[in-house]
Amino acid sequence: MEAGFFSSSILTQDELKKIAAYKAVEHVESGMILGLGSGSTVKHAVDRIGELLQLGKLHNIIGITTSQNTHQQAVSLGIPLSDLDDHPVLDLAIDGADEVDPHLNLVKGRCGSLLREKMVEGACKKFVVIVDESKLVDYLGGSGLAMPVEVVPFCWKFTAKMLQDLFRNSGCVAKLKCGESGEPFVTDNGNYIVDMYFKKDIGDLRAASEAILRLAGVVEHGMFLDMATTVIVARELGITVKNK
Ligand code: ABF
Repeated sequence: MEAGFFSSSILTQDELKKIAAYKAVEHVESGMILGLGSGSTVKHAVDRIGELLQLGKLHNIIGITTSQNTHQQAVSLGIPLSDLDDHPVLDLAIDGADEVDPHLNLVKGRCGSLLREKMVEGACKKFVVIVDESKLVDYLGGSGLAMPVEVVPFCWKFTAKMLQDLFRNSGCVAKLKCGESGEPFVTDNGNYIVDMYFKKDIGDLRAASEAILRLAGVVEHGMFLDMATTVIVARELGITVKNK
Protein backbone atom coordinates (compact mmCIF):
# COMPACT_ATOMS: atom_id res chain seq x y z
CA MET A 1 0.00 0.00 0.00
CA GLU A 2 1.33 3.47 -0.84
CA ALA A 3 0.15 6.80 0.51
CA GLY A 4 0.63 10.44 -0.44
CA PHE A 5 -0.48 13.67 1.16
CA PHE A 6 -2.18 16.79 -0.17
CA SER A 7 -1.05 20.27 0.78
CA SER A 8 -4.53 21.76 0.76
CA SER A 9 -6.78 20.99 3.74
CA ILE A 10 -10.34 21.22 2.45
CA LEU A 11 -11.23 19.46 -0.78
CA THR A 12 -14.66 18.85 -2.23
CA GLN A 13 -15.80 15.32 -3.00
CA ASP A 14 -15.46 16.07 -6.71
CA GLU A 15 -11.88 17.29 -6.22
CA LEU A 16 -11.09 14.04 -4.40
CA LYS A 17 -12.59 12.07 -7.28
CA LYS A 18 -10.46 14.02 -9.74
CA ILE A 19 -7.28 13.34 -7.75
CA ALA A 20 -8.01 9.58 -7.74
CA ALA A 21 -8.81 9.69 -11.47
CA TYR A 22 -5.59 11.49 -12.41
CA LYS A 23 -3.57 9.04 -10.32
CA ALA A 24 -5.20 6.13 -12.19
CA VAL A 25 -4.35 7.66 -15.56
CA GLU A 26 -0.67 7.38 -14.58
CA HIS A 27 -1.17 3.62 -15.28
CA VAL A 28 -2.15 4.31 -18.90
CA GLU A 29 0.53 3.75 -21.55
CA SER A 30 0.54 4.36 -25.30
CA GLY A 31 -0.77 1.43 -27.31
CA MET A 32 -3.11 0.16 -24.61
CA ILE A 33 -6.58 -1.25 -25.09
CA LEU A 34 -8.37 0.54 -22.33
CA GLY A 35 -11.67 -0.09 -20.55
CA LEU A 36 -13.42 3.17 -19.72
CA GLY A 37 -15.95 2.88 -16.92
CA SER A 38 -18.93 5.01 -15.99
CA GLY A 39 -19.86 7.62 -13.41
CA SER A 40 -18.63 10.94 -12.12
CA THR A 41 -15.18 9.77 -10.94
CA VAL A 42 -14.16 8.07 -14.16
CA LYS A 43 -15.42 11.07 -16.12
CA HIS A 44 -12.33 12.93 -14.86
CA ALA A 45 -10.10 10.06 -16.01
CA VAL A 46 -11.63 10.06 -19.49
CA ASP A 47 -11.17 13.85 -19.71
CA ARG A 48 -7.52 13.44 -18.70
CA ILE A 49 -6.90 10.68 -21.27
CA GLY A 50 -8.45 12.88 -23.96
CA GLU A 51 -6.21 15.75 -22.87
CA LEU A 52 -3.05 13.60 -22.95
CA LEU A 53 -3.94 12.32 -26.43
CA GLN A 54 -4.43 15.91 -27.64
CA LEU A 55 -1.10 16.93 -26.13
CA GLY A 56 0.60 14.03 -27.91
CA LYS A 57 1.68 12.49 -24.60
CA LEU A 58 -0.33 9.33 -25.30
CA HIS A 59 -0.68 7.55 -28.65
CA ASN A 60 -2.63 4.66 -30.14
CA ILE A 61 -5.07 4.22 -27.29
CA ILE A 62 -8.22 2.25 -28.05
CA GLY A 63 -11.05 2.72 -25.56
CA ILE A 64 -13.85 0.28 -24.82
CA THR A 65 -16.68 2.02 -22.98
CA THR A 66 -19.13 0.62 -20.44
CA SER A 67 -22.01 3.04 -20.99
CA GLN A 68 -23.62 5.29 -23.58
CA ASN A 69 -22.62 8.35 -21.50
CA THR A 70 -18.94 7.42 -21.47
CA HIS A 71 -19.15 6.51 -25.15
CA GLN A 72 -20.44 10.00 -25.99
CA GLN A 73 -17.82 11.65 -23.78
CA ALA A 74 -15.00 9.64 -25.41
CA VAL A 75 -16.27 10.44 -28.90
CA SER A 76 -16.40 14.15 -28.05
CA LEU A 77 -12.76 13.98 -26.88
CA GLY A 78 -11.58 12.16 -30.00
CA ILE A 79 -10.65 8.94 -28.15
CA PRO A 80 -10.65 6.04 -30.68
CA LEU A 81 -13.16 3.38 -29.62
CA SER A 82 -13.77 -0.28 -30.29
CA ASP A 83 -15.54 -3.16 -28.54
CA LEU A 84 -15.01 -6.55 -26.93
CA ASP A 85 -15.88 -8.36 -30.15
CA ASP A 86 -12.78 -6.91 -31.81
CA HIS A 87 -10.62 -6.65 -28.66
CA PRO A 88 -11.50 -9.47 -26.25
CA VAL A 89 -8.48 -8.80 -24.00
CA LEU A 90 -7.91 -5.36 -22.48
CA ASP A 91 -4.66 -4.11 -20.95
CA LEU A 92 -6.31 -1.96 -18.31
CA ALA A 93 -9.71 -0.76 -17.19
CA ILE A 94 -10.40 2.26 -14.99
CA ASP A 95 -13.73 2.64 -13.23
CA GLY A 96 -15.39 4.01 -10.11
CA ALA A 97 -17.29 2.00 -7.51
CA ASP A 98 -20.14 2.50 -5.08
CA GLU A 99 -18.63 0.47 -2.23
CA VAL A 100 -15.19 -1.03 -1.58
CA ASP A 101 -14.71 -3.57 1.23
CA PRO A 102 -11.40 -4.28 3.00
CA HIS A 103 -10.70 -7.20 0.58
CA LEU A 104 -11.20 -4.92 -2.46
CA ASN A 105 -14.54 -6.48 -3.33
CA LEU A 106 -16.88 -3.92 -4.84
CA VAL A 107 -20.48 -2.90 -5.27
CA LYS A 108 -20.88 -1.21 -8.63
CA GLY A 109 -23.67 -0.20 -10.95
CA ARG A 110 -25.72 2.32 -9.00
CA CYS A 111 -25.54 4.40 -12.17
CA GLY A 112 -27.09 1.44 -14.00
CA SER A 113 -24.14 0.21 -16.11
CA LEU A 114 -23.17 -2.89 -14.15
CA LEU A 115 -23.58 -5.48 -16.94
CA ARG A 116 -21.30 -3.76 -19.44
CA GLU A 117 -18.89 -2.89 -16.63
CA LYS A 118 -18.69 -6.52 -15.56
CA MET A 119 -18.15 -7.71 -19.14
CA VAL A 120 -15.44 -5.16 -19.93
CA GLU A 121 -13.68 -5.27 -16.56
CA GLY A 122 -13.80 -9.06 -16.51
CA ALA A 123 -11.80 -9.04 -19.76
CA CYS A 124 -8.95 -6.79 -18.60
CA LYS A 125 -5.50 -7.72 -17.30
CA LYS A 126 -5.53 -4.89 -14.74
CA PHE A 127 -8.54 -3.22 -13.18
CA VAL A 128 -7.89 0.07 -11.39
CA VAL A 129 -10.76 1.34 -9.25
CA ILE A 130 -10.96 5.00 -8.27
CA VAL A 131 -12.98 6.25 -5.33
CA ASP A 132 -13.14 8.96 -2.73
CA GLU A 133 -13.08 7.77 0.85
CA SER A 134 -16.89 7.88 1.23
CA LYS A 135 -17.02 4.60 -0.73
CA LEU A 136 -15.09 2.52 1.84
CA VAL A 137 -17.28 0.08 3.80
CA ASP A 138 -16.67 -2.68 6.35
CA TYR A 139 -18.74 -5.14 4.29
CA LEU A 140 -20.61 -5.00 0.97
CA GLY A 141 -24.07 -3.54 1.49
CA GLY A 142 -22.74 -1.77 4.58
CA SER A 143 -23.36 1.76 3.27
CA GLY A 144 -27.11 1.12 3.53
CA LEU A 145 -27.38 2.19 -0.11
CA ALA A 146 -28.51 0.04 -3.00
CA MET A 147 -26.85 -3.09 -4.31
CA PRO A 148 -28.18 -3.22 -7.89
CA VAL A 149 -29.24 -6.30 -9.81
CA GLU A 150 -30.03 -6.12 -13.54
CA VAL A 151 -33.17 -8.13 -14.34
CA VAL A 152 -35.26 -8.78 -17.42
CA PRO A 153 -38.42 -6.62 -17.47
CA PHE A 154 -40.65 -9.73 -17.82
CA CYS A 155 -42.34 -10.28 -14.41
CA TRP A 156 -39.73 -8.17 -12.64
CA LYS A 157 -41.88 -8.12 -9.46
CA PHE A 158 -41.56 -11.89 -9.26
CA THR A 159 -37.76 -11.65 -9.62
CA ALA A 160 -37.61 -8.85 -7.03
CA LYS A 161 -39.57 -10.99 -4.56
CA MET A 162 -37.27 -13.96 -5.15
CA LEU A 163 -34.26 -11.73 -4.53
CA GLN A 164 -35.76 -10.32 -1.35
CA ASP A 165 -36.63 -13.81 -0.10
CA LEU A 166 -33.08 -15.03 -0.75
CA PHE A 167 -31.72 -12.49 1.73
CA ARG A 168 -34.56 -12.26 4.23
CA ASN A 169 -32.14 -13.12 7.07
CA SER A 170 -30.23 -9.94 6.24
CA GLY A 171 -33.42 -7.83 6.29
CA CYS A 172 -33.32 -7.34 2.53
CA VAL A 173 -35.75 -4.97 0.85
CA ALA A 174 -35.81 -5.11 -2.96
CA LYS A 175 -37.13 -2.14 -4.97
CA LEU A 176 -37.34 -1.29 -8.64
CA LYS A 177 -34.94 1.50 -9.64
CA CYS A 178 -36.98 4.36 -11.07
CA GLY A 179 -36.27 7.57 -12.96
CA GLU A 180 -37.17 11.05 -11.75
CA SER A 181 -40.80 10.83 -12.88
CA GLY A 182 -41.29 7.41 -11.34
CA GLU A 183 -40.94 5.40 -14.56
CA PRO A 184 -38.76 2.26 -14.48
CA PHE A 185 -35.08 2.99 -15.13
CA VAL A 186 -34.07 1.16 -18.31
CA THR A 187 -30.45 0.06 -18.72
CA ASP A 188 -28.39 0.46 -21.91
CA ASN A 189 -29.33 -3.20 -22.54
CA GLY A 190 -33.10 -2.63 -22.26
CA ASN A 191 -33.39 -4.25 -18.83
CA TYR A 192 -34.58 -3.07 -15.39
CA ILE A 193 -32.62 -2.72 -12.17
CA VAL A 194 -33.79 -4.09 -8.83
CA ASP A 195 -32.03 -2.35 -5.96
CA MET A 196 -31.43 -4.46 -2.86
CA TYR A 197 -31.01 -2.83 0.56
CA PHE A 198 -29.67 -4.81 3.52
CA LYS A 199 -29.99 -4.28 7.24
CA LYS A 200 -27.24 -6.78 8.04
CA ASP A 201 -24.10 -8.24 6.50
CA ILE A 202 -25.02 -10.87 3.87
CA GLY A 203 -22.01 -12.98 4.84
CA ASP A 204 -20.55 -15.32 2.22
CA LEU A 205 -20.33 -13.16 -0.92
CA ARG A 206 -19.53 -16.03 -3.30
CA ALA A 207 -22.57 -17.96 -2.11
CA ALA A 208 -24.70 -14.82 -2.41
CA SER A 209 -23.43 -14.21 -5.94
CA GLU A 210 -24.17 -17.76 -7.04
CA ALA A 211 -27.64 -17.73 -5.48
CA ILE A 212 -28.55 -14.47 -7.26
CA LEU A 213 -27.26 -15.68 -10.62
CA ARG A 214 -29.28 -18.91 -10.32
CA LEU A 215 -32.53 -16.91 -10.56
CA ALA A 216 -33.74 -17.12 -14.16
CA GLY A 217 -34.89 -13.48 -14.35
CA VAL A 218 -31.52 -12.12 -13.26
CA VAL A 219 -29.08 -10.89 -15.89
CA GLU A 220 -26.20 -9.82 -13.59
CA HIS A 221 -25.57 -8.32 -10.17
CA GLY A 222 -23.44 -5.44 -8.96
CA MET A 223 -21.05 -7.36 -6.69
CA PHE A 224 -17.60 -7.37 -8.29
CA LEU A 225 -15.76 -10.02 -6.31
CA ASP A 226 -12.01 -10.39 -6.57
CA MET A 227 -11.85 -8.32 -9.76
CA ALA A 228 -10.07 -5.10 -8.73
CA THR A 229 -6.28 -5.31 -8.95
CA THR A 230 -5.71 -1.79 -7.57
CA VAL A 231 -7.96 0.59 -5.64
CA ILE A 232 -6.99 4.26 -5.48
CA VAL A 233 -8.68 6.06 -2.61
CA ALA A 234 -8.56 9.86 -2.44
CA ARG A 235 -9.02 11.03 1.16
CA GLU A 236 -9.07 14.44 2.74
CA LEU A 237 -5.63 13.69 4.16
CA GLY A 238 -4.01 12.13 1.12
CA ILE A 239 -4.18 9.41 -1.46
CA THR A 240 -3.97 5.68 -0.70
CA VAL A 241 -3.22 2.99 -3.26
CA LYS A 242 -4.21 -0.55 -2.32
CA ASN A 243 -2.99 -3.43 -4.49
CA LYS A 244 -4.38 -6.95 -4.57
C1 ABF B 1 -19.71 3.35 -12.00
O1 ABF B 1 -19.88 4.60 -11.48
C2 ABF B 1 -20.70 2.51 -11.36
O2 ABF B 1 -20.43 1.18 -11.25
C3 ABF B 1 -20.93 3.15 -10.06
O3 ABF B 1 -22.28 3.05 -9.89
C4 ABF B 1 -20.51 4.54 -10.25
C5 ABF B 1 -19.62 5.20 -9.26
O4 ABF B 1 -20.10 6.46 -9.19
P1 ABF B 1 -19.31 7.80 -9.06
O5 ABF B 1 -17.97 7.65 -9.66
O6 ABF B 1 -20.19 8.76 -9.81
O7 ABF B 1 -19.29 8.08 -7.60
O8 ABF B 1 -18.45 2.91 -11.78
